Amino acid sequence: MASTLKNLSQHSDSNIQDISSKKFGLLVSEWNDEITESLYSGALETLLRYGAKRENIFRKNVPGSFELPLGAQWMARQEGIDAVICLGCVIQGETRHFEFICNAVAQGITQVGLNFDKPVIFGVLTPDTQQQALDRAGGKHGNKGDEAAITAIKMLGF
Ligand code: DLZ
Repeated sequence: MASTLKNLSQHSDSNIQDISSKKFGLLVSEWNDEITESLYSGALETLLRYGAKRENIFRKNVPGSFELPLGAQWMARQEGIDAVICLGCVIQGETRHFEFICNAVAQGITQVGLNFDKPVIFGVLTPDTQQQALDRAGGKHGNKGDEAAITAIKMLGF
């Protein structure tokens, strides 16, 4: 069935519950940091807007997106953490490096969520160009960090 929902920034309020006691791990890849810092700002603002406490939001950086799954595992392992949001940006280059990184990151992040039975959110952009990334990091297509935060909140209210 076709869906009109193409952008979680305009989401329904189903599964949105009180998150004031929830703890969030935000993992930020330093590669393409112009983009990932915007994703982080979007995610942070959204969590705060929905009632998360600033002291319950923990940020860690990793060097590149490839390191997100292991960083997520270390965060998810911490007892108090209820959800982990992984933020990265892998821009298509001339080699197949892109495919290897994207596949590994997507599979790794999926696996961490399943292993730890917690929401571990894939907030990783995989655009062809820098402009496409900018468009999705606070530009004309919204902010995917915001959407990643909404996804975490909705999964906690599942
Ligand atoms: C090496 C690399 C390349 C070429 N491109 C990106 C990218 O566009 N986005 C990203 O997050 N990381 C990139 N990296 C770095 C890898 O994710 C990783 O940090 C290194 O391969 C070291 O494991």
